[in-house]
Amino acid sequence: MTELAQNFDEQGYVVFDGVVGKEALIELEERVAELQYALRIKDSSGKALTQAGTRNLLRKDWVRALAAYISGDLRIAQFLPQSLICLQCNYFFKTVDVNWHVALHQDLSVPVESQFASKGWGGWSLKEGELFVQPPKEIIKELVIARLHIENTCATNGALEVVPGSHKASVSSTERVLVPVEAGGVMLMRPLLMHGSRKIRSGTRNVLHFVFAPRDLNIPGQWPQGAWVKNKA
Ligand SMILES: O=C(O)CCC(=O)C(=O)O
Repeated sequence: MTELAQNFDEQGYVVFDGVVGKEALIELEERVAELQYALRIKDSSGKALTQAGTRNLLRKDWVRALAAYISGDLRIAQFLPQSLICLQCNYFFKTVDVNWHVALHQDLSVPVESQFASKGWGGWSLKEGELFVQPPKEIIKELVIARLHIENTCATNGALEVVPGSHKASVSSTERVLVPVEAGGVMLMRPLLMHGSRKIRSGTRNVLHFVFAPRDLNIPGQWPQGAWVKNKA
């Protein structure tokens, strides 16, 4: 096992710089600006509000292309299953005006196509019209999250804080570590890693958060039809 692989295994996360280059980032900034515009909603008094993100971006071709691009980066590919499916892409943004604190938590839900009854699967919910369920931990342990950062992210603009090793049940420490990521960089993490983020004090923070799984993972139901599947003809 390489040192990096050992880190990922033990700490539950690893960061790669320069996954998306400068020119592609400029294009992404434009895409993200469009998303922000699309997410603008009005409250009952007509005042513009902005949601803190959305969870179903895989409907967009450019997002599917990005899932392919990120998972094709050889540094990242070594941490992903060969037979790959991307279940979900979330967009999370923070600005000084649209600001939110995320308490430490684990990501326990996955999207599925339709409801089923199976031991160990529960906590059904609908998010933005899509069905989510909490699978047994053995399933969640197989998933990998890739978080692509559009701008440099540090302590003042909402970098994630994690509890290293907390994806493994045996961890005793609760000490948080800040995970800064450069623009165009990707943080890979296990969904069971305890993570959260603070409100930002300056600037903005835009993150595209992809959830990858092994395509051949044996689940009692079906992954969402809109999932991205690697090498699908
Ligand atoms: O992007 C963040 O700061 C945390 C978002 C997150 O992990 C979540 O909503 O599950």
